[in-house]
Amino acid sequence: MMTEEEIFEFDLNGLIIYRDLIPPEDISKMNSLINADQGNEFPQSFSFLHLDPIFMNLMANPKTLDVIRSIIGDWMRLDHTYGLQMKHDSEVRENLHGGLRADQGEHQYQWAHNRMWNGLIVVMYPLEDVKPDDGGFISVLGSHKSNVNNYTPAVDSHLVHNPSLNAGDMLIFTEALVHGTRAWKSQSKRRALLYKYSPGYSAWGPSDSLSPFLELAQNDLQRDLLRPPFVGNRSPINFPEIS
Ligand SMILES: O=C(O)CCC(=O)C(=O)O
Repeated sequence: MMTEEEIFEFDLNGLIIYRDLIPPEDISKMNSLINADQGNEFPQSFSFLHLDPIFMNLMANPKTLDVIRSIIGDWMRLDHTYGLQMKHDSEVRENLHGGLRADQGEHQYQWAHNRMWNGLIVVMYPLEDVKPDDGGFISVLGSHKSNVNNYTPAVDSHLVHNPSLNAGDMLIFTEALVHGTRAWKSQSKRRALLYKYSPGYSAWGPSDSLSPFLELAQNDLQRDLLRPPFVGNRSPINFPEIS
């Protein structure tokens, strides 16, 4: 579970970064698998979960699940995944979106009964470093608690934060945070994997969209995370020990 200090940070900012979560050899393997799959193509958005069990294992990474247990609770599910990549000459629609109670109210951030209640949560794993002002992921820190929902700052506003990340780090944010994308300025490429989790009762994506991946699941934990949303008789996740 998150420490009090980590909960304070997530509550304050709407995001938190954990450093050095994925070993370098796994980062290299994932990059090689994606490179082999894409060949000479360079899609800005791509699917990867089907490529190798390493990606399904990352979905069920014990440390990740332990952290987002504090954010989503015991009945979490995977909602959807995709990868993002950008080059300095990629055409990017710079934007900020999301925000408290956006998307039919699904993007929630609330405290009750001495804990937080969240909707869709993004776990982003950069597979390439992000240096200061490279662009890519941006957000307005604290905006998940904003009381003014008809105003969104410009993407170049001083309120916009562009976190630096190393391959192997893990960035977690709530979709209730106003967030989006800035053009990529670095000569190196951007590449990140996004795993989005929901409470067991809700779905952002089509509720059956994960069924094609069920046959790739290697254990009960992975199968449980791939369950469609429902409430009645749903068992909580059987959280693995953290080594
Ligand atoms: O990382 C990005 O460029 C944007 C991600 C995003 O908008 C999202 O996860 O909803």
